[in-house]
Amino acid sequence: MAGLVHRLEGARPPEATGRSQRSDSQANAALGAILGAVGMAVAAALVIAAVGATGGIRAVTTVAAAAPAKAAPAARGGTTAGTATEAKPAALAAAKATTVKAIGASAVAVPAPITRTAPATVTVDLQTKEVVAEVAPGETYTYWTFNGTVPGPMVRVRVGDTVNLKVANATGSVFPHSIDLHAVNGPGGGATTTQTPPGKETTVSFKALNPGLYVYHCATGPIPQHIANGMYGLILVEPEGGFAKVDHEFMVVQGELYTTAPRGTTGHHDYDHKKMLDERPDYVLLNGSVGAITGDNAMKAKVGETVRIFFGVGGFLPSSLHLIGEIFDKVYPEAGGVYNTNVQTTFVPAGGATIVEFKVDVPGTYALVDHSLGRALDKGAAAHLVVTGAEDHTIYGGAASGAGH
Ligand SMILES: [Cu+2]
Repeated sequence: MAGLVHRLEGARPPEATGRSQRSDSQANAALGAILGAVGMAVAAALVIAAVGATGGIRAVTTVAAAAPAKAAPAARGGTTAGTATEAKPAALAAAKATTVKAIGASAVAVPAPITRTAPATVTVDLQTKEVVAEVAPGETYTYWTFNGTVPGPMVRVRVGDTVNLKVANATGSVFPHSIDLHAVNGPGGGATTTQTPPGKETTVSFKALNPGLYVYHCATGPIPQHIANGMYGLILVEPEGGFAKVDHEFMVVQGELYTTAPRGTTGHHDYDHKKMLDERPDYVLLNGSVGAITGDNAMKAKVGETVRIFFGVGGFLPSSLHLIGEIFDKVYPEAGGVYNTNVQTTFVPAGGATIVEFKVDVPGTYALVDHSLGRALDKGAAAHLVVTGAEDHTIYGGAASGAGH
């Protein structure tokens, strides 16, 4: 079991010293979030995929909760200088009115396991929407989305299913959109038949031949811009017999934002194509915004329970996925058909995914991070798992709240 392994996690990395005041203050804020000291004000946006009696799947979006009070924008330190390697802050327009309260898809928005024992024909409805939301308090961005969240809704089918997937591009969209599902066997993965102008609908049909966890994304040119703006999600193709039962399943997807001003600059950020080409994101995010899976929206479990995380990389930076203070009992590398055991960190390529499983042995707050730690401590790539229950000092004698990094 994970808890039997003695672990030493270092303090903040050496490269964390000597940074500018701005990045230090942001690092501290991010670290505070990891330690559970800072609750990020992010409302739940529940994406529900309901499996009907006929086995059909409809993905729909409901905003389930109002946004809690947010930190004052001024606290983000928008007037401080950038680092030597970053561009000077551009003059940003004022933050725009948000059209969705929270952009981050809920980590618990995982469709229920499939109980069917035979393939079926299923229907999936997706809507592409361009929305304004906060990436961090006081900083807005025009996200391009599936169903108004980042990532889009998780789709769950069974191997052998025939999927009829509809892409409806919202009437308010400015751009055409489409979908390329990595679960598809066929040129373009669906993109050739789903190029959809605003206000129109298209449908692609495919048979899910290969079980696994796959990324889907928009594939309308310029494709990198559509993806960077948030157009990605996961589709799970369950193997015959499904997965072993666990107590909790979560969905986490990593991506980046490349913006016209450094993170922490109050105002409305726009997409920066050069930064995307240089692969220099301002934000590296788990589920779309800073703190999307912390505070009230953290993943939750009890001591002794088993957890499965469906994790994907929708963006362009591979992730070194690590859960601080835990060991993955099982990892399906690249979300393939075989698993490895007792893994500390697993590598997830761009446009790839993984499935990790573990049992939690000790209560406390755990941080799921990209272990390229500047991304987690400074740029946002951290999520929380809060474990409650009795302590067992034979397994761990340290403080329950320590994150280790
Ligand atoms: Cu698009």
